[in-house]
Amino acid sequence: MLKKITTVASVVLLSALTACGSGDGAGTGSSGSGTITMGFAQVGAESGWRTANTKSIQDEAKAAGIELKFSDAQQKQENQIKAIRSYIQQKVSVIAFSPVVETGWDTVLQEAKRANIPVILTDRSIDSDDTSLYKTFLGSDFVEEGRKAGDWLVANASGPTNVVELQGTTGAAPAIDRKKGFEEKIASKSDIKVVASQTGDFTRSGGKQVMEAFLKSQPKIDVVYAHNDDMGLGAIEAIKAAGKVPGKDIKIITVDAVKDGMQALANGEINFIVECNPLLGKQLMDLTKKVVAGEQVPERVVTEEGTFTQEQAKTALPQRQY
Ligand code: GZL
Ligand code: ZN
Repeated sequence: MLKKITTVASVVLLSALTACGSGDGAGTGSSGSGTITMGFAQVGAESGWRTANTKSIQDEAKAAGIELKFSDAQQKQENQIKAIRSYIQQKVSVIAFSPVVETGWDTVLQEAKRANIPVILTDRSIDSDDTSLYKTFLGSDFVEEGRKAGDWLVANASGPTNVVELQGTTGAAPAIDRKKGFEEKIASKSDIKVVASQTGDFTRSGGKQVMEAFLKSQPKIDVVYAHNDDMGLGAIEAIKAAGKVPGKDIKIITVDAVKDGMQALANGEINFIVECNPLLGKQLMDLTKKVVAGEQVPERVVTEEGTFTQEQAKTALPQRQY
């Protein structure tokens, strides 16, 4: 079956239709007999993005009257699987999580299915071809984010350009897809080359360590493409320690647009940021109420997000929520 790609706007329209379509519109869940309980298995606390994402989920669960059980897996898949199993034992109304990597979920999700507990994927997706294992996937289009980064470089590079890439967590959807989208776009300019690419695991320390190694091993680095702001900020520390000027001697492109990244962009140390919206909490709770009430939800909800230049960062910074 064709996967329906739905933006936020049409989800709102759809839910309006289904709500009035479902007659009493009350359904069960929070407005019905009992309170909805959600078991959420979070990736970890590896980046500014993750912190903002966690806060959004916790705040919006409270606002929606949904009882939240929350776990931090320290970026380990076995911890997420353990958390999901414990939520199944506790017979929660719904399980939601952001899969740290794309593969290895079928067994535990089949256990949730057998226990009749609906699953919602947020932020990152899984590569299982059994789409009956989850009700919907709410999150960004990471390939598109990579394309936006590549487009900017193609438009702003002149002459032979050596790129070093700081990849996200190995096997994670954002790492795989941001790499794919970026490469698709820079392929149009043969003198832009990715001369080195390695994972910094989405952390500042990871980005700094890998950038230190690149600065030693690469004779000429013109651009850093970091799959998130945190690794870009780590790279800035390494570039400065090597006596070079970030944003000038070495241009930097990152993804996320969290406050620290936007500050570095406004300061001229980063050159371009592709936004990845972490504020998924409200949409997650709305989708959860529909799923628990047995209403139809789109299989895919793509979050809205943009890009920022240095000038745009200066104006946007004051009202950034995260
Ligand atoms: C993207 C998210 C990524 C962020 C990183 O949606 O999964 O994980 O880009 C975070 O900052 O660690
Ligand atoms: Zn994939």
